[in-house]
Amino acid sequence: SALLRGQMDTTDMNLPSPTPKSSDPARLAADIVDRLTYRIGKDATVATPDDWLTAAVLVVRDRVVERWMESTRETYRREGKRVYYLSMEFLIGRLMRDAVTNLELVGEMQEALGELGVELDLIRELEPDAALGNGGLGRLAACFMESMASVDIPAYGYGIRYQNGMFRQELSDGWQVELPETWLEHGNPWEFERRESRYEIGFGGHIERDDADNCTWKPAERFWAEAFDTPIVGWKAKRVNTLRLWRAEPIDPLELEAFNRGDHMGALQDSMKAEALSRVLYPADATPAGQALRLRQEFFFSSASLQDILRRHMAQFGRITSLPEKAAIQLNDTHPAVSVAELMRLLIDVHNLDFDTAWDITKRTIAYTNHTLLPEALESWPVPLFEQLLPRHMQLIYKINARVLREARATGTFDDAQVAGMSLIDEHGERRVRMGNLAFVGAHSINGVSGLHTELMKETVFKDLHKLYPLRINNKTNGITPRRWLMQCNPGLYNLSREVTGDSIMSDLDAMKALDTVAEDAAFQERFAAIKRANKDRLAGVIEKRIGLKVDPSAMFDIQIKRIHEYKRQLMNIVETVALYDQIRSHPERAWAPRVKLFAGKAASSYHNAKLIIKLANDVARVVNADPATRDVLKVAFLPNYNVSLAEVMVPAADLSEQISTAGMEASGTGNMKFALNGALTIGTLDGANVEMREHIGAENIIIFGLTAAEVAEKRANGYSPEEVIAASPELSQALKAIESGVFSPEDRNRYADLVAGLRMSDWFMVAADFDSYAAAQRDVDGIWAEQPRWQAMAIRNAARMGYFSSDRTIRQYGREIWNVIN
Ligand code: B1N
Repeated sequence: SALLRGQMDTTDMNLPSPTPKSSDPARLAADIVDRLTYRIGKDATVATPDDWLTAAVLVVRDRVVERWMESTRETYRREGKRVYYLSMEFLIGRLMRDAVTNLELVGEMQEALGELGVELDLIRELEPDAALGNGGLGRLAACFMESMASVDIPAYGYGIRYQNGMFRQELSDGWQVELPETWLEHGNPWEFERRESRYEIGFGGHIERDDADNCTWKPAERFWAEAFDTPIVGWKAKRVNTLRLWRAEPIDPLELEAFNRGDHMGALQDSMKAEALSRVLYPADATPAGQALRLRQEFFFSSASLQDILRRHMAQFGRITSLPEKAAIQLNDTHPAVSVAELMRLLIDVHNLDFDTAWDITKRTIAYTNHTLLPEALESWPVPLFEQLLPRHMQLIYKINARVLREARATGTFDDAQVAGMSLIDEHGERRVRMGNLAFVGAHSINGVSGLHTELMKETVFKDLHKLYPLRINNKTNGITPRRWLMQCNPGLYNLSREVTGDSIMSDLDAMKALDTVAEDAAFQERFAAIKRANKDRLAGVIEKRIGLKVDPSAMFDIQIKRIHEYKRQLMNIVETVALYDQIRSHPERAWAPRVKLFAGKAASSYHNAKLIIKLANDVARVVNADPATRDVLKVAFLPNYNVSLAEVMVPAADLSEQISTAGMEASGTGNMKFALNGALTIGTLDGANVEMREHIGAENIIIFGLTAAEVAEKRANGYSPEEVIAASPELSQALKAIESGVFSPEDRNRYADLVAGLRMSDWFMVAADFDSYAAAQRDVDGIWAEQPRWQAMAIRNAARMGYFSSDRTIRQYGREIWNVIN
């Protein structure tokens, strides 16, 4: 019935399929002109490149839509289980090339646009980079969306449609300046606005209890969450899934009562409050934002998503208790952890289940991925704030807590301090709700993102909860999608590889293994190197265009690109660069391996040291690049506004990948995987997924240095004196003295005094402790570079052996071991 249809997704209906659109170039060209005329209202003679892009996207989108509806219908028909990936962040980047390659229409689209006098490569550069994420966590969610479609898992991504994503970074005299990113400026032709799919989201207010003790939450503030859907195309368009992002809307756009009183601004209050909810992404990576607006955002998208999930479930299955068999909800870190309480509220207060049944369903439906152990990154909210915004959820959390602590005490194995550590409420000082513990107890699976990280999770943050529920923690080592991170960003290497591996590598990255057989082949090495060289030429062009610096593409491109964070140790890289600069000046007669040291990355707006590290990189670059004594062997550059699109140019052009975090601190890393797959050698610590990369690539093909996680922990526990270490290292002493005395900041000699003093006094991130080992490893790298055939063989073996790190493998493991949706 029409009434029922209103309850279902339009695509859930069992209607005959439309005739598929043909995709021969002539038809595509005709369709592009059609969209230009009827959707944009322009004639080919006046169309701007942006208009052509929009028209082309609309045509590609049409081809996607057919597969999309078919995928949705098929899941509906099969009564299959769906995966729901809840994430505050989806760092998608551009979608044009992704969709066109996965539809296998690259040639056809090029031809079609060519007929119209338009170059595909030119217009796709105009597509804004959808930066609805900070870094690795958000990019992982985007790779997972693509992989879930590629391995044919019915899945929805749920998040927030931020009006302003990750800020645009500019450099002003070497300092980071943040500017708002306006990715929606020219509209977003990929998305479908679903005015009919909206849910009420409440905040504050009070709880009403009836005679039967049933509770109803009466929020004081209410908003709409409105859905925007973007289709995500899998490899060869096997399946198309939905990324559903929520925008907040006022329920009362203009409060008439206030308006009529003459309070015209007051009448807009609701609108402004709604607008704030989905306005901007918090640009904090691995640091909690801490503000009330962040908690409101978290609840906003969690509640909308859960209401949508339950609505879809009830419309199809009609029985709430079958939820765990039909829905798997994955929480991407603790950002959606309030979902545990919201699902309990919906099950108890709306679907009238008793607490025990609701708790059982919640745990069997929800799973949680932890992405960091950094203590400062573990989310917790002050109890008074939580109670005021979400009073009913606070009540439920107390009830859940009582139950968990009862279970803990019943084992008789935990002392009071341990029980206090497992509590959902941190009682030290100001009482706070611990979101990590809430996610843990409300989930049947808690996974880490690399082998090392998962083991550390068991030993540190979740030690006692792991003892209480020993079957819950499991590992799912991260991965990357080979479509975007090999085929699309490095077509040269992709095509060369296929000559050896055959055509299956995009659905089976393990098949890259065949490259091992040609690693020592001189002719193959030459072609492999020529592709790298072409990628470096292209990057050299980008560098010159962006910052006006000429670099020699025959030099080693040594690249560190990621968020700027002290634990990632860009500072160690810069200090080593200074030491190298010093060495080259002292020994100009030696045969130095020519290097271009490249940096890019954003710093959280309030992270003082991270911003200072950006300035230092730029100060060092200015001095080094101007020095005729080192001009032929060393160049340093910091490229502004690092984003997915810039990564797609930098990754294929790298010779050396810097993965040098303090061991035990980088949960996984995924940039490390992108570089190795594209034939860069890694210099890195035994941290995160580097550990597993070494196992797969072979210890002889990766340059590992520095303290292990256990050694770092031991040093921190037993007192570590950086001053002694610095005194024992002439190279490090020299470099630090130069930096702190103002050699690179003559106009402000004290600029780096505090930064260096931090290294001398405490050095939490072990820069000094690892420095000599790092510098020695860099000289080993120079030695390998000098033997080009050896370097090329190692690089080829890196690309050959990265199959395990395909996100298809990761997703299949989630599908089998957590979601129970395959095999
Ligand atoms: O998640 C990535 C990992 O590869 C990285 O090692 C890890 O650092 C990253 C709060 C985070 N952990 N935590 C965050 C992001 C935003 C935020 O507001 C924390 N990001 C990571 C994928 O597993």
